[in-house]
Amino acid sequence: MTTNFTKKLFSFLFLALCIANYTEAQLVHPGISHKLSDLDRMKAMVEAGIEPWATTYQNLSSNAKAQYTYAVNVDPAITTEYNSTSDGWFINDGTAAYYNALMWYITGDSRHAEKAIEIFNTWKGIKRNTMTVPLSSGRIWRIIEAAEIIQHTYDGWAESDIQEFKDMLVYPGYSNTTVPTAAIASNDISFYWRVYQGDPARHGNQGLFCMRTMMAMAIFLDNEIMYDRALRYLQGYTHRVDDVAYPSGPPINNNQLEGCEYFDEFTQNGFETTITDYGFNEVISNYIYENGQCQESSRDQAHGQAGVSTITVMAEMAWNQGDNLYGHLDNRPLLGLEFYYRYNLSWVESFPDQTSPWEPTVASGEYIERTDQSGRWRSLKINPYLVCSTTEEDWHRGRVSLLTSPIYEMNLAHYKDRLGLPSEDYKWLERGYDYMTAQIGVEGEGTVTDHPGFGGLKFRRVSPGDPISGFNSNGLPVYKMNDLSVPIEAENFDYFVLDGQNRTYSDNSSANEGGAYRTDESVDVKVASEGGYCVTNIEAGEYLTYTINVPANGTYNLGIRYASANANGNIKFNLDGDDITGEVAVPHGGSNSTGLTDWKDSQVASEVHLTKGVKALKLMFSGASNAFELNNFSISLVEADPDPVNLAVLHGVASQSIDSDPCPYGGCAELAIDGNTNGNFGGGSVSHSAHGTSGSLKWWKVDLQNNYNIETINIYNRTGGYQSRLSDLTVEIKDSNGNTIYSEFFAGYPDPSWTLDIGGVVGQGVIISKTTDTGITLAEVEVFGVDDAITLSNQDFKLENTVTLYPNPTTDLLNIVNAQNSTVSVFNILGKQVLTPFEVKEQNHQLDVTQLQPGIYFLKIDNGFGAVTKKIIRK
Ligand SMILES: [Ca+2]
Ligand SMILES: [Ca+2]
Ligand SMILES: [Ca+2]
Ligand SMILES: [Ca+2]
Repeated sequence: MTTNFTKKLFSFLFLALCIANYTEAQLVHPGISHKLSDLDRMKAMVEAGIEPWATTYQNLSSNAKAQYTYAVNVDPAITTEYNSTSDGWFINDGTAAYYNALMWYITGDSRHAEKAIEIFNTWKGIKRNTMTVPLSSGRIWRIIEAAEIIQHTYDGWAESDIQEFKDMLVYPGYSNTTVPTAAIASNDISFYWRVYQGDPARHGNQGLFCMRTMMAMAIFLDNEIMYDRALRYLQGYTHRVDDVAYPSGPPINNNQLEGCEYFDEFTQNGFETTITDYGFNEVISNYIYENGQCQESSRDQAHGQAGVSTITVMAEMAWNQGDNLYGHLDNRPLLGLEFYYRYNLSWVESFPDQTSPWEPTVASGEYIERTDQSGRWRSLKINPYLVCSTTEEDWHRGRVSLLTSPIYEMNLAHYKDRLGLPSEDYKWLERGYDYMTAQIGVEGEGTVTDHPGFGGLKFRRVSPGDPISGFNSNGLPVYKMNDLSVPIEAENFDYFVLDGQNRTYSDNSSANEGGAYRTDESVDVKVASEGGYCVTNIEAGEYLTYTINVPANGTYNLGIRYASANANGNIKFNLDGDDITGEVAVPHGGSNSTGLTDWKDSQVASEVHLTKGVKALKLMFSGASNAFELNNFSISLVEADPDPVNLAVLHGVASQSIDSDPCPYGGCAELAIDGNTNGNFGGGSVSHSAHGTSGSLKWWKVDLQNNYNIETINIYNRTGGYQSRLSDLTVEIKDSNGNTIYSEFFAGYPDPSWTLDIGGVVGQGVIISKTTDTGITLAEVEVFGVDDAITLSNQDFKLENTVTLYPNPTTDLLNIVNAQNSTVSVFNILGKQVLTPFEVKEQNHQLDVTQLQPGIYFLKIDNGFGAVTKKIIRK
């Protein structure tokens, strides 16, 4: 195994002796495309509602194959054989198992896990495979992803069923010494023996699919020899001495066939056996040439994309196992992506450095004329069509479906966010991402079997490294999100497969000066005098990164467990790039630590407000070097913010514009705050104001009886007809003093609902009005905010009556009068602060409003005793 994981057997020798009968995993689990920490990140980001995770998850969760009600294709006549009837069933069921496995982990709803198990059990009896082209068996990898996730995160899959499913994948049995040639010849095999040699006779994408199934299967089976078989072949290495050989060569070819202007074609007549482990088109350097050109680029663009993408899918699996396939031959996979997207994107868009479509040619030196490793094709020219077609429908170059394929997130997460390469290196990949985002929003599902899909959920990262809780007895990192319920050990800083310097940490000396624990990394770790490990040799300018999940919006106390030599060292907590503590001196003497064996707890900061979600925490060190050692640190919840509730239901009194009848058509105003969003007017839960005439004001209002901090307003329209009557609405919020705190006009109508993110303004009444024809009908209006009434002080009232703003509207200057000794904050209509708050000293302060875009703003004037908010209009 060419893994970068250093076996840390020494540290664990004692432990290993105690559990000698237990066989430790050879590979990381779960560890195909998603480690446990990756699944943890998905779940936490979805729960926190953070983009793009939230929207991508919405797309996944609404997919038919992600439902626990998915109907499995059960037919005993064909679930034991992989053939031209069952392959589509099996692959679709496999995708459903994969999506349900993700849904299980994210939602915790075991019905999703049980659905995946139903699928595994349906197909665990496959004993024949008549799909003789290896490619077909290369397309089943998603069910293996599902099996890996379920096996390692859910305890309801029976051991005997797991074993049967594993046995099925390698039927009639795995061997690293003997090939079951008779069984292969009679098709009495399942998948491993269909993919184990790749496909030496065809274009590279087909054998690459085989390698993908092999690598996923190897990880699920915890089979290091099988894993290395795929990993070594892709890199062009010879087979392991304890494994069967790779296909021999060279191919025997003659008889030039017709071909076309893009490629020459030859017949194939078997293979010589003169060169063992010959290396066919699956080998990365045989598939992506030194200029980035794909072996299949003279065939068509779709297949080349699939092949390059498949290489990167395996690169992600390998990375999760500690191997740097992404970096093979100086990031060759990225070079392949760049070539592909430059050629295809420049067809549909113009860029400053590529204003016309890029045409790489042999003559220009940008295209390579080369015979592929199967000997069947010789590339002559890059092909914008499908094979030798010249019809319009076979034009592939720059197709939207190709440019929106879900390849971007995973590769940008690696090359951009993990490695931090110069942006020039992934320029075309990022341009492709921008193109896709403009077309479809977040990354979608794409071709069902060939891409991982939904990358904004699965692969988007917050930090270069991955959180770990330690290492197992084989020295493999134990990936797990830092969840803040217990202290985080300083020595368990984020893991990075390559050198973590300037990625997950910065350490001034390349050796681990403490000599313990993570001995192949630069951070200085030693055995702490109180037990466990601590970080030592802490110097100014060094830092350590930990990926953490903040579980709730709320206040937290930040503390460290440390021992100090003197009082001259400082620590700072930085979260997602924001300094949240400032530099804090680590205390020494008195009741604090008095020496490097005197371990104490110290609070670094108290009641720091944090928002929930997965974040990168950096501990940064300054001051004197070697002033203290750090054992662990804690971020403890003091008090979670109260959850917003629907204030309209709890406290609201509704009214509306009426004539003589308070409930026109039976639609009393309070029906829009009865807690029922059913929009069917006949259901008796929809309000209806008087119609009035076109141009007259119609309104509906809820009075919350007190001032509250309003976060969001959801407006539900009626359904089943007349929806367009609720058009062109003005939504206003007024406080108890009658001030309009928020006002915005919305064209169009909710279909069926709108969510207005108010962002926390203090108000008592919400008014919805319009002047278009017909009355206002509302299925429901939800006003979400914290259930904590806010009394506007008398001072507010004084300020309200004394502070004057003029001219209003204004184009350049605004006079703020009688607001001396106040702090003024300026918010836009969405409640976002648009200027740095400033102090007003004089009685008449002049504000230059040319720094604001034209629009409506609110000035909050706070004199320390009370505050008032006033609206201005910048013309
Ligand atoms: Ca060091
Ligand atoms: Ca150090
Ligand atoms: Ca520790
Ligand atoms: Ca209602």
